[in-house]
Amino acid sequence: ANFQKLNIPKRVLEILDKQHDDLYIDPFECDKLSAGEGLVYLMLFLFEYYNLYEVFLIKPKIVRSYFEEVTKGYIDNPYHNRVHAQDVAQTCNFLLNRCKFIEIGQLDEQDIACVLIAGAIHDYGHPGLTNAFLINSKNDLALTYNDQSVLEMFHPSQCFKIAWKNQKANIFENLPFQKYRRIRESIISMVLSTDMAHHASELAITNSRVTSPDFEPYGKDKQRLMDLVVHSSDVSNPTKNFQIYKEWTERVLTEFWSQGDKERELGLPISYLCNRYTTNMAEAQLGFIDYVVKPTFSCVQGFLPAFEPYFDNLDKNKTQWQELIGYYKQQLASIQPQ
Ligand code: 8BR
Ligand code: ZN
Ligand code: ZN
Repeated sequence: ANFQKLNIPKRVLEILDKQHDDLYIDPFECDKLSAGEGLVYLMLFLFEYYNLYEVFLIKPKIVRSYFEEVTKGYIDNPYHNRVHAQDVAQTCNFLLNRCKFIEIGQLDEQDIACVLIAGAIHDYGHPGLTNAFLINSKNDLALTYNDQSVLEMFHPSQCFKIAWKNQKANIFENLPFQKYRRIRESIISMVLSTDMAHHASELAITNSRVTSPDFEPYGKDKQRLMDLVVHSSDVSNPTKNFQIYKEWTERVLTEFWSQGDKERELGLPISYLCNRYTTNMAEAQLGFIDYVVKPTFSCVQGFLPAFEPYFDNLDKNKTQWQELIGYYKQQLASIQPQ
């Protein structure tokens, strides 16, 4: 691989060289050093690292233009922004490489490309409002997608459109038709799997597949595991260092609380976690870890045993939040609405 030709800023390239598959790479730092192009540099680096140009029969220039377009489409929300996209793509790469999903699932270059692209595009154009809000407020997106996985339908739809609408950014242009169809189906499946409405039912099925005697991570179960790799990366904040995890948490709740303010104003039901006057951030995270993140990563660990040393971070981070419950209780007591 020749990373020099990619024109990645020196300090960013140093980080990617050392930490591209490290769970603890700092996405905020990468974004700062990249003048907002962190997602572009990450994807260029990984296309070179895995030689994914050969799958698509394209030049790095096209990859750069495509992910520049993708980056531009991410809105500057507190949480659902380009840095979150980069974080999820990086975490996918941690599971692919460091946790050996590539070996265990016998992933070829096409599969690797699909997982990384799905991670990069999975929240494209996110308006900083949840599906529930879009549905309740009769938003145009909810009307378009009939209230079904509204955002998760919207994100890949837009990302395929930006390819076909910009010839110089069309990473799919040279793919043979059948290969294009398989790639498209796989990416869409992974992005749809990030809808939390599917979390419990899909996880139950995946758990039963992982423990079944005819489990085939490299065969009939591969796409299902790829789906879980993207979904688990999406909820992976609590597996990281507390400092970075806490930053993400403050951001996701800032976004939820401004949604709650809108709901109050419009007379809509205030969504779960969206009431700034009643939501204790620390308690909410304890619930999120116990009911969502632990079950998700237990399943991941079931087919990627290399994840095991990182699983302890969940309990370490729970201890940190437990120590902060009182602090957030006081905060809530001091900001009652008039
Ligand atoms: P999305 O990225 O598609 O929104 O999915 C993640 C969901 O998990 C959030 O919408 C939110 O409901 C929940 N969540 C909570 Br609670 N805390 C979170 C955190 N610290 N990081 C990410 N998601 C979180
Ligand atoms: Zn999402
Ligand atoms: Zn996301």
